[in-house]
Amino acid sequence: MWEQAWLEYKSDDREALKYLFESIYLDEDLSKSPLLVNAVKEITVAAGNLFGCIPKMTAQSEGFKAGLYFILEESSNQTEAYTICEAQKVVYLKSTTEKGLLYAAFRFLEIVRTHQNITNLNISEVPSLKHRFLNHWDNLDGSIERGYSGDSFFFCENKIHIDQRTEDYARLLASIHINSVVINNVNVNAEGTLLITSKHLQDLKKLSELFYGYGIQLYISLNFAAPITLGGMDTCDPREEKVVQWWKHRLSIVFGTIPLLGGFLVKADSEGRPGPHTYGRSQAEGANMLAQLVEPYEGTIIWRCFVYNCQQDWRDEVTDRAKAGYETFKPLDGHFYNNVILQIKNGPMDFQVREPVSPLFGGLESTTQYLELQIAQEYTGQQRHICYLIPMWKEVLETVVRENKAVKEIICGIAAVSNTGNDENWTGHDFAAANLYGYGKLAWNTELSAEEILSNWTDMTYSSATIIEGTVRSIALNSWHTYEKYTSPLGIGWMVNPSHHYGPNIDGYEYDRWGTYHRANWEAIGVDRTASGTGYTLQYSDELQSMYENPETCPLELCLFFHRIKYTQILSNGKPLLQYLYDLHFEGVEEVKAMLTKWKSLKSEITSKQYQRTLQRLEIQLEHAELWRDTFNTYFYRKTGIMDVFNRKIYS
Ligand code: GCV
Repeated sequence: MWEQAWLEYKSDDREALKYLFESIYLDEDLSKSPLLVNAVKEITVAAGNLFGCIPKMTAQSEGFKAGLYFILEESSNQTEAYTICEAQKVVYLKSTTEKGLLYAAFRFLEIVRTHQNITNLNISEVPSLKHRFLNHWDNLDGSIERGYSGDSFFFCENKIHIDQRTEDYARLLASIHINSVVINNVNVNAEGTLLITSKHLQDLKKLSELFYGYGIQLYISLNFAAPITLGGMDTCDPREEKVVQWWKHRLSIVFGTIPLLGGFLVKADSEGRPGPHTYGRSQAEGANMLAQLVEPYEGTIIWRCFVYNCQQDWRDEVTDRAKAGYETFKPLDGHFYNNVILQIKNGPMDFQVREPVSPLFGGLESTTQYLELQIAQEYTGQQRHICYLIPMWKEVLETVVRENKAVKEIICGIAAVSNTGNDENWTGHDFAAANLYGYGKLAWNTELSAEEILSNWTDMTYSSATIIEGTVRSIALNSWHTYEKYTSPLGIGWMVNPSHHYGPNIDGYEYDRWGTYHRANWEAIGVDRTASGTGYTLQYSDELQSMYENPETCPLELCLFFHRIKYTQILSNGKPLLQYLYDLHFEGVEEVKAMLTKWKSLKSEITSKQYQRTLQRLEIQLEHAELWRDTFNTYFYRKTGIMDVFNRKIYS
């Protein structure tokens, strides 16, 4: 069995609100829409669990009485926007689309469950971003790349699985207004390639219809080499006519069977994946070939910008992986067809605990872009550590990259690698659900604060009791900084074990082919990415460039990303570099100890199951934070011979 994450409707003793759940007013025509059927179903389940009542369905023509009233407004401007207002015991849920009404229903339930005032309520919601995606890295055999919460609930033994859990997943997404999902891994293996064949199309059609009822559009990751793998050809060159014809035929079958399909996500020429570069073609030639073929079906090609040389010789100090995305895609700005969207990871490397914003966001001026985030905690504690990521994502969205424009104003959509699996609680760590919930909320409204999101999640997951809210806030809100402190702070990144990416290994990625070097020696650490170094800073706008270029103005938390610094050098905070690194590691561990103590204070306030589950993970977090601290500090103490001025224990 599985739980319902933040959609667990616990009984509510506010009798005064019950009347709202006793009647639902819905036009007869509207009541047939799958989206409204689901909206009513949700309210009915909530009514039963919260207030022990069953709503009576009434057609609108019967007149106004207390209850919930769905209104589909007429307008040529069909959007997902909605309003919710209350007057004289009637709550009106209004939108110009059925999807907007579904969202309004979920939002209304959230308002009730987070104890907001209903009387004279009047809210209007408009999405900040039109496209809000979840990307799953699920494989057809049921495994999940970078999955930390069990196996896939979409796939098992090379088959698509659709059951009540699929529907509960769709409910969770609708409740946070996520409107698009890519269900399979961007690393499309042999079985994944078969998704576009008759073996899976009927199941995909079924899934697309289930998703449609929750306002979600289905997307699939595509193997660029499918003409070879499936078509038996000797090439997948996008300029070869036989390749184009093969795709044309295949895509006509795919869209013919699944008319609700939104399109495809493609990882090409990246980490061993095939792509147009093999044939001397550009990324634009590859993307446009597919885009023109999906255009008649109103399909979209989402093309990832995660292209870099993963065969670097570590002795090569000129090549800088951070520069690769911009170098590949900036010259192609304006060359992509209208239905191609470039999907860009938040930083230039790969979802590290701290990176600057990718220079592509300011750099691309004539290309449609999505921001790609990672909810799965690959480098941020793998759902064993609490690491509330909303503050990080807010920083990314707020970064001004060009002519007073922030990332959030440049992108037209957002995608994030999901952290879900078939674990009972969906996300492994209960607190990881706050990242999934928060991602959806932020994608819908980029102005929401990390505090507000956390508080609503806490309310729905645990309770609104002040002690719980306050404690969860003090544990989670700063947890990203805490994690950063005891792992690899100041923008160094990467000090993890190769392949599974967990646990401290200071040189784990140092003498390897991945372009991920801290280059620590006895005297200094960091990569000089300034104009006189690798030149990476030159990819930014003048403002960002001059800020990063100068060690005095470069944000301290990124100083080792942009600069090579001697351990004895005094930083802008007045501390010598290595002493500051020691301090951060000691501080980080103390903060985890405090998190654990705070959690223990909630023992009698929440269910024993919830209490124990997080307790066990926090105990692991503390143990591993200590290991990180000691591994890091020992390594640098040995390398430099520099003592900690406070004489704390550093193993030698
Ligand atoms: C899906 C990183 C991860 C890979 C992932 C890749 C990507 O390298 O470690 O597992 O592959 O990013 O985003 O494509």
